[in-house]
Amino acid sequence: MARIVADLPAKADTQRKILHIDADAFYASVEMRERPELRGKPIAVGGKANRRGVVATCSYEARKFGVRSAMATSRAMALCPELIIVAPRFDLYKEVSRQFHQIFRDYTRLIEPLSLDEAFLDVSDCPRCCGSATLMAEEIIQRVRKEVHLTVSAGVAPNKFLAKVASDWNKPDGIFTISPDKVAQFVLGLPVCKINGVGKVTAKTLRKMGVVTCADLQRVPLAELLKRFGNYGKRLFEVARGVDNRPIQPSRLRKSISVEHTFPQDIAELSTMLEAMDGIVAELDRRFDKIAKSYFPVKRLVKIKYRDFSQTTREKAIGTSGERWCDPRQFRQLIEAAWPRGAQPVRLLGAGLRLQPCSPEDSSQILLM
Ligand code: DCP
Ligand code: MG
Repeated sequence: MARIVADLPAKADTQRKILHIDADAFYASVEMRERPELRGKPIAVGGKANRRGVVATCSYEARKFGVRSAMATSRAMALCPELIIVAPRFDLYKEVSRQFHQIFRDYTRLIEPLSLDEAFLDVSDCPRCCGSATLMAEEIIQRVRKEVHLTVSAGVAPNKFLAKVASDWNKPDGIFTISPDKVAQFVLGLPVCKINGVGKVTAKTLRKMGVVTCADLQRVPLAELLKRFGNYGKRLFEVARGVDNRPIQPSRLRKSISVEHTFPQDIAELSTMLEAMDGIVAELDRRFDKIAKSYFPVKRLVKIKYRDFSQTTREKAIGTSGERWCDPRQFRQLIEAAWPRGAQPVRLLGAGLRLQPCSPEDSSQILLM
């Protein structure tokens, strides 16, 4: 009798234990921790309305009024007139993030930060809590509450995709586990808009195809998904079945660096935009300088947000003629080429560099945080 020997990876996907931890209303919760008089009130962390700021995040009390991240502060104030606007303090949030990571390190070294308040942990090999990932997540929630005085939500699942969906399931201050034997059933009812990367446009395309849940998505052949969505079609095919083999990447590489500026008033004249770019590019130069030993830039890019909030970007490969990375003239040219696409006054301009690590050895050493 012939024996079939499968070439399996050390740990099959269904055997991994992945946690996704995400702090609740992060910046706002930190501010409320620091300033008790703000507790229980609708607050938003961000820029002031009269300076055309945007909301970075807001307390759950403010969310009841419809206030959301990335909303113009003026609109947030219209929705919730008693909203208290608090200026962000990034150094403080970074410090809190370090405290989270200190706790995470008691469980695993395989930690992939997504932002200051969010991380994946691969706890497959952690012997704590009798090896139960759910108990580890509960313990982490308790420790953050006791040691950092904040609440976080946790998702527990056999892969990153499901762990991220799960951490959102019982948010705030919640935990949700999708055990390997429940995956097939769970994804059937999962709306496709919960899939990371499915924004408004993709959701609309899918809806037109009659796809609302992952059960619907499972019925679409791979060939059709590839035709409509390119490479992303393959990912849709897999996640619809609860499959996601992406490993935890402890050292995430920077892919780009950028600086953006929202102006107090829209700029109508192209010449004024070009002048403003010089300041933005100078700041980019300063920031890039700090990481210049580890990365080299391969492209320059600019971003324009018009009065009506539509936006455009343009990028161009950096030549080999030895020109400066942050040559203001090069960025000016990109703006001159990009601005006519919308040809309206602009509210925001940005400049950036796409990066590559200087050497392969660097790739394993450069940490985002
Ligand atoms: N953030 C931001 N701009 C955005 C979204 C978020 O500056 N458009 C910042 C502020 C948040 C932090 O990142 O506090 C974390 O983002 P989350 O999406 O996790 O949002 P919150 O932690 O604030 O809320 P939630 O309870 O939904 O996780
Ligand atoms: Mg959060």
